Amino acid sequence: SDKTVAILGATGVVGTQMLRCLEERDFPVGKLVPLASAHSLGRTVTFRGEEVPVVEAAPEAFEGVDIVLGAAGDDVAKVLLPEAAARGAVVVDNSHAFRLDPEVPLVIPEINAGDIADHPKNIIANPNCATIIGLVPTWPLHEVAGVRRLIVSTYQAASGAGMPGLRELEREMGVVANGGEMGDTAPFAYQLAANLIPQIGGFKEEAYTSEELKMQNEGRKIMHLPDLRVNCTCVRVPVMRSHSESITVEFERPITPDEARTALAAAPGVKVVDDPANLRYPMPLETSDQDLVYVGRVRRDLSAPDGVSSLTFWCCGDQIRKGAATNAVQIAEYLV
Ligand code: 11C
Repeated sequence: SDKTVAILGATGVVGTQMLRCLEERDFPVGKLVPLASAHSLGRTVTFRGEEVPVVEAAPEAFEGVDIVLGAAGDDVAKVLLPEAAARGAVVVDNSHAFRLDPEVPLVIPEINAGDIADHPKNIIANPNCATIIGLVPTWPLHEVAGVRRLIVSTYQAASGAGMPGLRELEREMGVVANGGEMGDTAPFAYQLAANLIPQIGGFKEEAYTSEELKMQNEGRKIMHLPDLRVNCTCVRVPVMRSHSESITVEFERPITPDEARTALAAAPGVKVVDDPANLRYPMPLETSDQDLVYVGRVRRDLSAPDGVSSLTFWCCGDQIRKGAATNAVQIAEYLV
């Protein structure tokens, strides 16, 4: 039967994409409740051709709601989503707030959909975008050969910093092309256009950033591999909305590049684009605004010590869709 669905942060870049995903996937929405902070009051969101007024995000707004899709920041999520859960809603939250709580499943449906059923706090967490895009293609290789260690470098799009990130990169590209004052570069610490910024999130233990540690900590939980070794470097790049990643995987057992491509071609959520002779490989421009993670450049790791099985690949996926909104709506589909 049709559900009352609330989106917390309905006017942001992820919330807006959630609306499109609910429409595209024909999710059984009886009533939509778009929630946003007070400064968005008076605005509407478009859903199935109708303008729906934005409601202020407050605990009472969750009365009668069946499913909440959380697309707000950690601070808002921590305060408001337990209020929704206490009122009987099941929450699928895209923030970092609950991801590592042992009573909250953290789910990429292609990998651990089985974890969704047990959600004692009525909250299910959506992983970080870079985690989702890197692990969707890593998982089918794990099933063949057993993953022991990941060495990851990410190339993360401006959209990871939300609508302000997209607007800022557009503005900066205009300044780079046409001249003028660069001025304040918020939400980025430095100019991003014609540049790379090797910091996403704050610095934590051992001089790794919070974003880099998410790949390790979320990866271990999602893959049920508590000892998984992960070394990650996260870089913001002047790309609009697809994240890209270079990943070297060390395996328990032998696996050839051809075996890897065969497993990837059969895996849900993955598209293999790996034809170097014809200069075909994934790129963030062509993976934007669609739901698959594209994988290519699959090759042997020439640096692997003797007897160590290791491959390297490259993948790209839309950060706003599979990295956030689509993954959350996929989880919600398991709830109905
Ligand atoms: C980025 N991945 O690209 C971040 C944004 O934990 O959900 C999302 C942060 C998170 O900036």
